[in-house]
Formats: sequence, structure tokens, C-alpha cells
Amino acid sequence: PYSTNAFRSYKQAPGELILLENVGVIDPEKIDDYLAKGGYQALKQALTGMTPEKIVEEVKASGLRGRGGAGFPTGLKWSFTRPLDVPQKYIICNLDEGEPGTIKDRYIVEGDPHKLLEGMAIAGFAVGADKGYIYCRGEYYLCKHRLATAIAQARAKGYLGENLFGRGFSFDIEVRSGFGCYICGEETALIESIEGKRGYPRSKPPFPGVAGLWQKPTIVNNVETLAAIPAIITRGGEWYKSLGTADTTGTKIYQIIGHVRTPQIVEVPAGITLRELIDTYGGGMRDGGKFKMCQTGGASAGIVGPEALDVPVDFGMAKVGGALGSGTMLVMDESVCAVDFARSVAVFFAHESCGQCTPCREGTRQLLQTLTRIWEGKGQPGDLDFLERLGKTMMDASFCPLGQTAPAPLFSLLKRFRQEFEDHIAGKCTHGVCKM
Ligand code: L3W
Ligand code: SF4
Repeated sequence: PYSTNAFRSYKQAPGELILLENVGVIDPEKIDDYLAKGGYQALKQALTGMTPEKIVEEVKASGLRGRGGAGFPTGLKWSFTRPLDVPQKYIICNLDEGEPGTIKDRYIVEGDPHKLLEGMAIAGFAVGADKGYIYCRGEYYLCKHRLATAIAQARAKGYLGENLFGRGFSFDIEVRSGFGCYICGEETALIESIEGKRGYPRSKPPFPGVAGLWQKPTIVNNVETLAAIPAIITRGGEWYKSLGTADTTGTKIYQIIGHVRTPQIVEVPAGITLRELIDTYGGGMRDGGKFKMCQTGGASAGIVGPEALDVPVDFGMAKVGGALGSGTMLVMDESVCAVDFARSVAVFFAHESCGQCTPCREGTRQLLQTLTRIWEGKGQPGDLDFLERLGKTMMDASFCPLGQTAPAPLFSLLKRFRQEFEDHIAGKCTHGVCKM
């Protein structure tokens, strides 16, 4: 009743959930509801019974890997920052959720904001940071409202602020708002934006864990990553590791969208197959359609075909050309034209390139222009070779992952559906959807 999102129609037993256990169950604007569900017990346990070293060890033991898409081991990241002996460190939560079709972080924060605040405070204690920032996507008005309410209530109850649980540790959180730039989800562009500058990515190394916000050691973690921390503290790293796969431990939030009967957001142990996601949670293919392909993990990830339906969707999915990424699975049936889809992805990247470096700024535009010509039936015989050379140059020479991965979906589509591109150049769209 408290969720604004009707997406999650599949009913899961609360016992199966870690991240979404309270979503739709508690009133997210009442801290007492969260406390009644055992909220802030993990923070209490961490501050009254554990050392920062022990917390980092527990997170390492859990095997938790970053849920923003790249999958870097969270405990390892914290272990780089914890020993640094400097007066100021920061925790940043990345809530600049810009991946097309991805709404998991918004869903956690709208439904259970205190879980994120608790995870951040534990992270702060573990690495020695007394200040946290939540960088929130500007369009997420309800998230910002829920966070402001939750932060005020947590301060009033002594879960944020000075000398928490008498441990001599202080921690407070501020919300900063982005506004519509996909690139500001890249951690160094995000840091630049908080510093009040234009969101251009920085070169790495140094990684933010060593020199981040205002050049101070900074942990940047995704919402879903931080929201898993309270359960890891109360139930233990080994327990968390017993869920999921060897590659991707714990639970994962998946979003099944596109040509399925019931688009869905679910939390299940990591490593479920695409077939199970489509059939069990997505209700099967829509209107009796036949599965053609799935864009896995986000706009820059690979496209997989029917041969990947029974492969676990975890970080190991890269082996079959897919990716877990943000957990978004865009399912497409045979009504989708590969050229039309390639062009729509190119529109996205041309719009979102920040323009800092030439290979990406010019490359994303050239990709779009060439694909648009092919889409309009004005393609030329050398176009596919040109797209391949251009994409390779972008992968080799772009400054940050946006430009390096922008051609990846096109390459996947060319590998799988080259004939469809050639048909367009010869003047026909067999799907009848392109502008010819
Ligand atoms: C210390 C080292 N730290 C790496 C840290 C690094 C960062 C993390 C991952 O994200 C993904 C892509 C898409 N010492 C380190 C180190 N780190 N080596 O680990 O770093 P990296 O560079 O592998 O990846 P990244 O650039 O942070 C790229 C995904 O992001 N993406 C979009 C995501 C969208 C959402 C959303 O909407 N919610 O998440 C776009 O590219 O999947 O795999 O913290 O500092 N030696
Ligand atoms: Fe900006 Fe693209 Fe260059 Fe990244 S690769 S810095 S998004 S222009």
C-alpha cells in the first residue's frame, strides 16, 4: 500500500527478500515502522560490538560485489580506504539511476529509505568517514522527499549525528541532486558534479577510494550495494555468501521489461536464468510472441539470443556476450527490427555523451548518422565496414566507459543479425518498421 509503483505485481514471501523486505509493507515515512522490523539493529551491532576491521572482513566474506553494474568487490574497495590515515573521508551513495529501464534504486529508496541510511552509516564507521552524500537523480522527486523525511527522523532518534551509540563516531548525510545527465552516474563525473563543476569524468587512477570528493578518500557505492549491508552485519557474511552463485553472491534485483506479459521487478538469489525470469516472473512472452533477443544489464551491454536463455544471469554472463549490469533485462520478440533497435540505442548515446573527448563526442554522432541513413533505406555498401572501424576506434580511444562501450550493442547486433542490416542497405526492412 505504500509503494507508488504498481510494477511489482508478483507476490514474494517476505522471508525470501533482503533488499525489498519492507517495500510496500512499512510506511516509509515512519521510522517507527522501520524500527519495528528490526531497523537500525545492524548499526547498533556494528557500533557496539564490532571493530571497523571486523566489518570490512565481514563484507569481504560475504562476497558482495558492486550492484551499479561493474561488480567490483565491495569489501575490497572498503579495505583500500579504511587504513588511510587522513582527517576526512566520505561515503557517496550513487542514486543517479540513469540506466534505461532501471528503477531498482528508486524502488528501494521510495519504499524503505532507512535501510539505505543504515547501510551508509555502517560503511562510514567501517572506513572512517563521518560524512555521507546521496547523489540523487533530479527527476526522483519522491526519493528526495522520502530521504529528507528519513534523515530528519534518524537524526531526531540518534541514528545519525554526533557520537552514535556512545561509540565516539559521528555520521551525517546530505542529499545532492543531479539533473538528467546519464554520465553523472559515472563515479568521477558524479564527484565533479557534487563539487559544483560540470560532470566530466576524471581519469582513473587515482580511484576515488584514494582521492575522490575534494581529493579526499571516498567510497562510492550503489544504493543496492549499501542496502545489502545491514543484513550482512546481522546475519553474517557466510550466510549472505550461501545465497546466489559463486560469481555473484546474495540476492539481486532484476527488472524484466519489454515484450513480456507482466513487466516486473523482483529480488531473487543471483543467478536465476533468463528463461525463469521471463516465464515465472514476466508471465511469459507477450501476445504469444517468439523470443528474439534480450538486451541484458543496460544500454551498453551485449545482446543475447535464445542460446542464453538457460545461462545464469550473474556477473559470469559476460562469457556468453551478456552482462548482469544493473539487472535490467529488455526482452524483445521477433517484431523488433535489429536496425531499428540499434538506431534507438545510438540515439541514447549521442544524447548522453558528455562531449569531453573527441572519439566519443564525434563517434556517437557518426554512429547515429550512419545508422539513421541505413534505417531510412539510404545506406551505402561500405557502411557496415565503416561502423565497425568507427566502433573499434571508440572502444580503443574514448576516455571513459560510456564511449568505450557505446558501440557494444551495435557489434552484438551485427554479429547476430548482419543480414537485417544488409537487407536495409539493399532497400528493404523485412519487419516493415523502419522509415523507408
Ligand atoms: C580501487 C582499483 N578501486 C576499480 C572501483 C572503481 C569503481 C568500481 C568499478 O562502472 C559500469 C558498467 C555498466 N582500486 C579499482 C577500484 N575500482 N578498480 O571499482 O569500477 P569500473 O571502472 O570497473 O566501472 P565503473 O566505470 O564505475 C561501469 C555501468 O557501470 N553503467 C551504468 C550503470 C547504471 C546504473 C544505474 O542506473 N543504476 O548503475 C554504465 O556504464 O554496467 O559495467 O568504484 O573506483 N584498482
Ligand atoms: Fe564524455 Fe564520452 Fe569522453 Fe566519456 S567517453 S568523457 S562520456 S565524451
